[in-house]
Amino acid sequence: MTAAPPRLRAVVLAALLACTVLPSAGRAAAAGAVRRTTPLLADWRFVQDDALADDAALAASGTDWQPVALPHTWNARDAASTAQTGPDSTPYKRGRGWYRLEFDHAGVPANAWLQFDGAAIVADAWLNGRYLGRHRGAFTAFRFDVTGKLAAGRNVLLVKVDNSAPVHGDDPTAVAPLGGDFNISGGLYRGVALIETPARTHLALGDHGASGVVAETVALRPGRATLRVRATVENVSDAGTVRAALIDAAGRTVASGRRPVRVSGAGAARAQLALDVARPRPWQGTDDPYLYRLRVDLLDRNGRVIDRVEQPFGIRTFRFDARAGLFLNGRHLRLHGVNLHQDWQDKAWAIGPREIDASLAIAREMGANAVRLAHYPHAAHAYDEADRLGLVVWSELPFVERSLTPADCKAGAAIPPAFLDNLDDQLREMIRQQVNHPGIAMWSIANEVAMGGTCRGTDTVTPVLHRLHALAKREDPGRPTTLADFNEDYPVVGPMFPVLPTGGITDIWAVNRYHLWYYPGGGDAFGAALDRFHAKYPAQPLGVSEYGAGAALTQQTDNPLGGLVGSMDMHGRARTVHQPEGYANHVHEQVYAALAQRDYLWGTFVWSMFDFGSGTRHEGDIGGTNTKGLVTFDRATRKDPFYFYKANWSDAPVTYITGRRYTARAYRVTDVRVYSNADTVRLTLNGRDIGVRSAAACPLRTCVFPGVVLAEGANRIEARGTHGTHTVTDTVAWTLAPDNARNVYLAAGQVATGLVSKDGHRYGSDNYFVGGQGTPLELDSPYGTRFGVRVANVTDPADAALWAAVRHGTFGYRIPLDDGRYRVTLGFLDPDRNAQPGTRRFRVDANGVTRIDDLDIVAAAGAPATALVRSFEVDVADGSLRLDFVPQAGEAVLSNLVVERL
Ligand code: GCB
Repeated sequence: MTAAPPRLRAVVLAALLACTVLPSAGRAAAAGAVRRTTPLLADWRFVQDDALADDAALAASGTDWQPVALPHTWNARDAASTAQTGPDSTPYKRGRGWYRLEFDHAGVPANAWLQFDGAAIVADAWLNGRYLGRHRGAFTAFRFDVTGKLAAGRNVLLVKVDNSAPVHGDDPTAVAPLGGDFNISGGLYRGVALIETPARTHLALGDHGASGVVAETVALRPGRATLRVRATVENVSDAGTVRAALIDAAGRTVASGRRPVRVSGAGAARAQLALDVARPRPWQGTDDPYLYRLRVDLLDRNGRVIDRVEQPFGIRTFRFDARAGLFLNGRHLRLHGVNLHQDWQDKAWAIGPREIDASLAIAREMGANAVRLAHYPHAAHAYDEADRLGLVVWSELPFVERSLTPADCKAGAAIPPAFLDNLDDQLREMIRQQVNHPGIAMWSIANEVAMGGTCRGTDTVTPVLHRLHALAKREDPGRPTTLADFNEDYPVVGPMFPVLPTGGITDIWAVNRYHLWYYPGGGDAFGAALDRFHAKYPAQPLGVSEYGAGAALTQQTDNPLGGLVGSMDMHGRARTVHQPEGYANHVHEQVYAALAQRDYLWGTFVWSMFDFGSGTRHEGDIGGTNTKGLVTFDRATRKDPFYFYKANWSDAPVTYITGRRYTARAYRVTDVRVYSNADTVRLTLNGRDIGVRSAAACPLRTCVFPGVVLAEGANRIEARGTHGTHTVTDTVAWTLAPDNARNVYLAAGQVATGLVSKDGHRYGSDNYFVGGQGTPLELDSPYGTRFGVRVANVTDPADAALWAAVRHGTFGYRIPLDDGRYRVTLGFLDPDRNAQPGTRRFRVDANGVTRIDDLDIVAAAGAPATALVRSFEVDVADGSLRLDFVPQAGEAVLSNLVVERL
């Protein structure tokens, strides 16, 4: 897209500031400027009205409509608020909005275009009552030629925008994407501008919203680079010249050239020229994101400049190698990437450069050198800013999840041709609008389309992927295509998501895999899968486009392995709403360890940099939100795993104690984890030395201090990282109540800590266990319950929560305690609704001595799901209580455990 030169921008800004009453395109005009771009952002009138007919809207004065400024969406609150309460909440408003702007223009321009930077999803526009046209697609810019329609004096611009959810492929809004785990904000959520040039002949404005200039590095050798610049000129009625100049950061022209444009009637003509650059300074990612400016002028036969496009330009080459990864200008570069959606809490999609800059700055702070701008084209400014920061960009077509609507699939319909055309259009627009960005390394043609990839047994996706790949190669032969796969080779995902291989179609490939979250197995399973893909497609460079875990700031854990975590499993079944922050740490540590070892990967992208709006979700501690962000939706809080990556990726000194939000501790003895890239990390507790770790003892910058014994009352834990001559300290303040300093209260099978019983005891999550499995029995998820067992004879809700999960199997506990005498109280219930006396029997040993033998819970309690309590006293002599639950028939099972000092 065309950026106004800085001088012009200043003039336009000054004009805008001057015109608070009525925007005046005429007043924004700078005398002698070649191309004038006047933002039309203020003084719009808006109404949300699904029933308003076009004629009535055209006749309306809009005076009773709401005054708004762009960017604007009608979903700023309902689709982007964490107060959404999930499936039961009112879904965010999808429908039609009308925008009306009156503005003055001085004189009748020779050439005028209206540019829309983005309108979601379908937009129709009228100027002074004359229909300009329709654009289908929420994410790309588009323009209408208003030459001859723009009046001298008062003008009225009317825009209808529709973000209805399509039911059928021939609905007006049946444009990509047809699915996706994100909200589609409606409205004019980016800018609108009027572009004018002094002659009817101009650098192309009518080519899919593109700038009319395509520039690329065709050769980069030491000391020399060759660029190819192609300009498209529209309405060529006379001889002219295209002149291109490459200008360095100091303002010096370092290469230039010119080419005549041939007369071609009213159509478009092209001029191509080469620029040779001596001693080029390449764009070297975040190491040196050096940008030139490329200025392309259009001159008339008298040598007068009649149009100008000026853009930042980076000289660079990318090369992907299936075995060795990515090379930028011949230098190996492993992409440390993050995924980003374009929304922001309480603003949804109506964001501007300030929000974009803030988001990308946080990614850079963490040390990311790449961003996947998911799952659609973002605002032009995002690509500009990424170039400026040196971020490598994965740019993506919004072909997400499905190729036809579920209703059409049910009816047995084939993909509507209009939908395929729309995919083509959006791909062309994306590539032509973004083509000159040095940061963009790949065009992604799809995300997880295998999810809705078969309709009534027919593969509706693979042919479309081939088609889009071919189109992308025609549009931009030099850039690789990619896609984000979801389930190749994962039969475990079952009938809900039939397996559709997507490897081997695009130039490079990447996979979304959520091990330890939706997918079975941890880092090892993920690593093994990657190795299989690498072997199966040896010529296709492989990356990881998504992995991650949800994290709720108010949910904490004593042991991430204590029980189930997550939202839904791969069979669509609810698991739990618990998403302790410490579990996310565990996922990132485990999974990243597997990724970091694999040198053939060209890059990996965390899902995701920020929490984002997804109206169908309710998980963790908030509604309407996908909680997998490393930073919260409002960008205010960096979650623990943010610092794991910062310690691994950034050059800035990092020493960070995890679990800082878990302040009221349940257990006296705990491991302390510190993310640090220091040479050494020293830990102290209330000023007392706990120990020192050298960097070598901290794999993946994770230093663990096991078994730290907290004091009763206040605990000030300090980690001091020595980074060369520099010291970084981090402190956390944890408290341990006297009750918890003396006793152990443990909720078996629970992963989230902090349940408080009716009589005020604070229970920790399952911890100190060996073996067995933690499983929730009754889920407080609005999606429903999995086991549906409710404890029969405990009525107080606080106490009932202590019976909502079990540890089961063959298992034990190794509980660190001071020597002395204790009472052990064990809570049992049989979670099997159909259990009969005799089906489950087990014994409990304490320090090797059997204390409960042949326990038959159903027989003793009288029914399944009925609480049964047993206790005994025990002496601890060697700093540890050993409890073993040994099956005699079926599995042993435990609901809660209390150890009280006598
Ligand atoms: C995915 C999707 C992404 C979702 C994410 C999740 O694989 O590509 O759009 O948001 O998983 O969090 O489930």
